Amino acid sequence: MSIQKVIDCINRNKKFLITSHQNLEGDALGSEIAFYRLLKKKGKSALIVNQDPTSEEYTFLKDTKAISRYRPKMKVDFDVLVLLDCSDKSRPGKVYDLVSPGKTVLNIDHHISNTKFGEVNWVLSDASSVAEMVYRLYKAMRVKIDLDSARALYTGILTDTGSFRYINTSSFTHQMAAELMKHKLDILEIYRNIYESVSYSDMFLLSKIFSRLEKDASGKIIIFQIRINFLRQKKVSFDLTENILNFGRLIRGCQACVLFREQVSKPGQIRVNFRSQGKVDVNRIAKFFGGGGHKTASGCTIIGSLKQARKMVVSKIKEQLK
Ligand SMILES: [Mn+2]
Repeated sequence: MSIQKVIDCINRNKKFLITSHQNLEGDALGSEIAFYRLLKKKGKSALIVNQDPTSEEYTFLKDTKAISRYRPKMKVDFDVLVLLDCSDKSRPGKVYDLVSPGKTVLNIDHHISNTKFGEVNWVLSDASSVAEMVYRLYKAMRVKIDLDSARALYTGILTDTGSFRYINTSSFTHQMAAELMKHKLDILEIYRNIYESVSYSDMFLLSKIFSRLEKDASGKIIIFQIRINFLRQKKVSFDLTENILNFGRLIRGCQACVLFREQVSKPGQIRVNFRSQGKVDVNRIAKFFGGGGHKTASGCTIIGSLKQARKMVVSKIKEQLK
């Protein structure tokens, strides 16, 4: 489906509810805010509701203050639910329960595993980020980009491309960054807010997780695990997954890096996040376990013990390394 269907959907409707996936990161929040600002500039009513809180490193984005947390039985009046950066309708968590008959679901995403669950679907699996897609919308709808929109869009591309390093970075991504920079964007400050603002106690927590670093016999699979007791008492204020996996992939010879995390809120479930250096298709692996994502970054949730999940996942990765 084309961008025109999205524009038609925006033009035809008045009230929009915007959301993104659980464990919000830069692309989720940046896209939400940029999309929210685009709708406001078009004279629409818009509201952002997320299941999870905004982690501290993103609160420098002005409109994060306008984001509401999901509450059971909350009343929200809307025509269209906009899902950004969600590969399927389970990703936003409970916010999806707000959909009732007669509402339109608008699905804007760049995950290759997207299930096209909406009435209107715009999925570009070769876009670096959803922020890049929202930028295309600004251009197509001739909406002026201001400094706050530029910061939100830049945050989305910066985080989803691993600061313009990953394979999803295209010449278009750089052109977009170049144009955003014309708004006197404070790129160093944005970078520092997101990547160089880990608190001492969070860093201490990270060091504990790193001290339990493991690899498989071949050395090609790097494994991290977080047990439920470890996190129960502690409050983590930054994107733990991203930070851990980014360190894991620094290891020479690493083909795949996996984080297993026992879920505090859902006992008996293991969240698994993957990063690949290109050879292993981690979207295929995540998909096998009911999740998805991209070829080099993905995630899934496995019901079972940590031990079972590790055994199944590692053997699946090994199949691809043969
Ligand atoms: Mn994304």
